[in-house]
Amino acid sequence: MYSMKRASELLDIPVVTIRAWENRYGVIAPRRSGGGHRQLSEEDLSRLRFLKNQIEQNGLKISEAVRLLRQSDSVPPEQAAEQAAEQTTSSLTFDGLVDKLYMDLIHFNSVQADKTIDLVFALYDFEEAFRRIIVPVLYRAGAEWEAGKIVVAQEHFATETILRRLSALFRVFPVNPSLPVVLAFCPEGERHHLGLMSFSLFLRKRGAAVLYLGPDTPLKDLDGIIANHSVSFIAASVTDRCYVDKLMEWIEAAARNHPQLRFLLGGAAFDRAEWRPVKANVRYLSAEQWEDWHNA
Ligand code: B12
Repeated sequence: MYSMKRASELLDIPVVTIRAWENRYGVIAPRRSGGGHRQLSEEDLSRLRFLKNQIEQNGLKISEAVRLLRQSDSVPPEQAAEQAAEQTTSSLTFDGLVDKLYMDLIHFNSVQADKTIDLVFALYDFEEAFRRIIVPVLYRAGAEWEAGKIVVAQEHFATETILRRLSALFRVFPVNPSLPVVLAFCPEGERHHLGLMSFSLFLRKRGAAVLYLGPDTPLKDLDGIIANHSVSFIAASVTDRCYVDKLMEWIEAAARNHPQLRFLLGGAAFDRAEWRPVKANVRYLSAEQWEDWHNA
């Protein structure tokens, strides 16, 4: 058992802070000594250490760290990592890998998450890995965040860890200079870029040079890039339909300035046929049509 003062020294957390976390959030339940002094257990120390790490290393607010602690009370992070490490080859199914990677990520276990991603890409062709494992993990992170089951820092960590690994793939595939240069972006405001990333990696794997600008791209900056880099295709992705009108205005102006440009649009904003503005130089491709379009 540890006195308050000793726990404070060991953890480098002021006594007043430990008291505040105890009183406000009830995160520890120290026993009282005969003299009425608090006696903290190993378990109390480990819970306080967990909160401190989440705040200092992962930038969480105390309320978020407490939520994460409560959530991990059912499955402690150490146990989750152990369980994941103990998985046998029979559980390396798509669903098993989705669960494993998701747990690694929401517990900020970046070393384990990187190992799981290595395993995913070693076991499966990257398009299959992307569609059956990576997207479902990010999908789950987005959905659980929206449902309030994980905090924004967990969602960001999951998304950023995966996107960092996917971006690295851009450099792996060699560029075929005879293929057209593609400029890929989501217009200003639009942050959903997994679909765009998926299509861009599809093109990169087949040798196309893709200038990937990603989410939330200001449209006014694009003219110079198109001219300086001999861009012939624009690939744009929109999820929220509120961004479509501005994009179509920009497409009209860009087509006037660069008559050679062709436009490929995708994303949930164009899922239904009646949501797709009709223009001669604009095409909408479903994932089933990508290969046919590329081979044409
Ligand atoms: C993950 C996710 C997020 C992540 C995004 C991570 C990232 N870096 O991309 C984060 C957490 C950041 C996020 C944020 C928000 N989100 Co969100 N999010 C999702 C979620 C769960 C999954 C979306 C996804 O990635 N799908 C997987 C991809 C691969 O699918 P896809 O984009 O359709 O792409 C496919 C095709 O369309 C095509 N494609 C896509 N682009 C292109 C481009 C080209 C050229 C081609 C050829 C093909 C192509 O290829 C893909 C494969 O088939 C959905 C829920 C859902 N049911 O979809 C909500 C959802 C999209 N989000 C939504 C909302 C409202 C938001 C927020 C506004 C929430 C908030 N309150 O702040 C914010 C901010 C969004 C913004 N400003 O853009 C709403 C959108 C509603 C709408 N108006 O349309 C959804 C539908 C949730 C809901 N049920 O309300 N989100």
